Amino acid sequence: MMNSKVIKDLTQEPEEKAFTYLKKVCGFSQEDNRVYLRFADRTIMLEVISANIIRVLMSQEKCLDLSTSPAVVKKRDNFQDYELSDLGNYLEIKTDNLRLSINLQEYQLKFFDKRGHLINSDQVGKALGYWKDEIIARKVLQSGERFYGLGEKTGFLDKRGRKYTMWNTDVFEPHVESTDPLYVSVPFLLSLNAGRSYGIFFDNTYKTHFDLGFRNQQEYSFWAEGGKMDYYFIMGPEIKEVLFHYTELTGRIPLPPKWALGHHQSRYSYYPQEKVLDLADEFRKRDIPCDAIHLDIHYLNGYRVFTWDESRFPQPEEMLRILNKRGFKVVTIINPGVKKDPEYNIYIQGIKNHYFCKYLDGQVYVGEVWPGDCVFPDFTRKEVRVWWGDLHKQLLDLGVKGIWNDMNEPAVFNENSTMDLAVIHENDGDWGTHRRYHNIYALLECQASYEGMRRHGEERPFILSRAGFAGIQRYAALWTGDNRSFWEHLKLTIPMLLNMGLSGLPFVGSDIGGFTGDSNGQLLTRWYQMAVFMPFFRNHCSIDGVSQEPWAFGKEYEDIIRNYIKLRYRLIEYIYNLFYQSSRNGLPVIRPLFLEYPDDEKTYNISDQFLLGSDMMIAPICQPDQNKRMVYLPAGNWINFWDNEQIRGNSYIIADAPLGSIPVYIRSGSIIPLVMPDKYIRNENGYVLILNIYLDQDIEQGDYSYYLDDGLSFKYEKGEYNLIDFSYHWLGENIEFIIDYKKTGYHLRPDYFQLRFINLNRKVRAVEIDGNQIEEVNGVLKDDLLLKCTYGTKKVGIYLERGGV
Ligand code: MIG
Repeated sequence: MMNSKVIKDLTQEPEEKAFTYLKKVCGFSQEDNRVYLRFADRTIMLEVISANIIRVLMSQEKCLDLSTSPAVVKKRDNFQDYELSDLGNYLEIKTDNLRLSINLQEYQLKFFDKRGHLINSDQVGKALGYWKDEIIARKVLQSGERFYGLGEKTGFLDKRGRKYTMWNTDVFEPHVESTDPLYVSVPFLLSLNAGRSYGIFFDNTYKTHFDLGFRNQQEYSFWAEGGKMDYYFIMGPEIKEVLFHYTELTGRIPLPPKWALGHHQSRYSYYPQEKVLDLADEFRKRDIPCDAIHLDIHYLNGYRVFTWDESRFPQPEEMLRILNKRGFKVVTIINPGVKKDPEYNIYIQGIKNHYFCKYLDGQVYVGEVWPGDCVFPDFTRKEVRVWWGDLHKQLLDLGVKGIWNDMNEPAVFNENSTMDLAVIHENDGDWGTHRRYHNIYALLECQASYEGMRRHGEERPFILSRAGFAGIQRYAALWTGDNRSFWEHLKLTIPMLLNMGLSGLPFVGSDIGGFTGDSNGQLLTRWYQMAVFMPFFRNHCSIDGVSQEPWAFGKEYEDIIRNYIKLRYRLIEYIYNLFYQSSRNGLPVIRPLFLEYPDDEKTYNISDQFLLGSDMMIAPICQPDQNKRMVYLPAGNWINFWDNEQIRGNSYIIADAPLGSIPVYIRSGSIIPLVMPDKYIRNENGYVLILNIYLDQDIEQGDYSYYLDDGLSFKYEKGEYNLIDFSYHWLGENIEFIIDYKKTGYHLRPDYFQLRFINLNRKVRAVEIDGNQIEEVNGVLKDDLLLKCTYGTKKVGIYLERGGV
């Protein structure tokens, strides 16, 4: 492959550079929420963004440029709730949640939480430095400190002791631990130490670097080869607080269309159109749920974006009509490179209107991609984003439901794998080279697609992107690019996606079965079993690999895979609700164990288990012929999802996992909603919401808040949604189950609730639903109690006999 070269990082190590470090503060002043520190030839601005966020900005030269990258969305709202005190040799900034001490004799920042714990400290004497165009920040690395986040990185969960570069790169070679950088750059670092956490967001779009104790075990640093030293310190100390505030700064995921959480099938490439229709039929015939089919580059006419190959797809509209009727949504691939072809209308429009990236002398940049010579829209310009966004209208009008933005690092078939760094982006007046804007090219492209789809359609846009920067969660889901059909890559997916989640990107997945290379039945089965519990759920395969549709390797595997895909659909309400929560609090959909158990240091580097939300623990099988594996269960009781067996936590167990089974455990005391699996996701009346209530003798109460809307439109913004709170508590020997209809703005609702009280282990004397005793449940019960109650029920009382059965 020609696009396979990893960019050689020719930048020198910071140790080899003569950085000048800020020393004595010559004077300071205060203006609204900003404190200015003057040095001999630089100025620092400390901006109090909120009670948890302080921005640290150093001027490049004499003047301060306050602008942010497009990653930042939080409005400048002139936060006033802070105090500045002059303590002689120190200044102190105090908010409700942090205290910042500023050393005026020798510049150094120290951040304390509100209880007075030192959370983070600069290296005194070399806290901030500059040399030519480069800038660097150095901080004390505490013993026991761990690092996470940083977007899409290979390797284990904890990044301490490693170094990373942010430079969006198309990497075709196998992704191994030393492969860095990859497609997505998120210069956000999350620190955890003995349960206390903070974050640092380095808002710099140039190539940036993080050294997390690689060269020096007492120090970590981050630097950039250009732009500003501009970072946000984000105080927890609770880890969830950090993520909440980081996503307040860079935005949260909007609610996706619900179907996008279903099963996607893709391959490079399905064509002609009969084959696509046959594929769809095959899913229905084999009773395997599927919501989306992806069309890769062969649907295009000579790889020209926004066209159709008329011999392969003579009637796209008709094909899309049939597919939509059968419940399939089609996602079409789009690349940013526009074929240089004077008879191609998009090229003509772009040239006429000067929409493509140029050199300073006005010459349009040309680079080779799939169509041959290509030109590249300058997405840093609003006018270009509007033009590009409008091009999506024709696809939407035909019936396309989603857009897959590939090759948007941007990838170019040349030595550097991307555009010439001397190419200019106009950025609405703030011109800069590709060196400056490279990392946000995909972010702005996806913004264009998202806004275009929003302008020209009623439905929530679904966009899948390969590259991205901080903030990409506002527009697109991400997949991890060209992985391989390797067991190692199945395993690699877990920490990679977990860290993406901790970087504000909840909607992520890897190609199920592996992209390049030949998959096999066992690998595909194990991959599906894991991916069922991951946010983005797509099987995708390269042009030259063997087929890997769910049925590709015979009935034994197909039967297992079918069950698991159905499980995905049984869990769809639970998963959709996690996206809803993420859209409000920025927490990831899949979570490393430490996010829920931050005081348990045993969880700090667990890279082969994860939680779906807070209540489901998944322990994938990552090796061939492995039928058992070790699982760590944190404190509390856990319930085996398959047989409801109770297991005491704070323990390592050996879990059974024959090929048909993946170890899954439920946090005891929780409530998990399930539905019957359908062929595809549709919102219809008459469904049953099943609530699995995992009772625990040690847990007094539990609750679950259920959100429901049409899963497709923006009407929820106008109040068309339902919010139902379920809760139970023990009242002496009895259980009271309460249903609170907090919001009922949406007409659709479950017909009835099926309540399944698991591990009740008691005889039931009586059951009352809204005060009426029901008859059929009197008498002896086994472990579980199953009750049906209609929508509208408010209270269920369960009266138990004393003692166990
Ligand atoms: O250079 O469109 O990662 O998912 O199938 C290959 C063809 C271009 C790379 C994507 C892959 C996609 C492929 N693309």
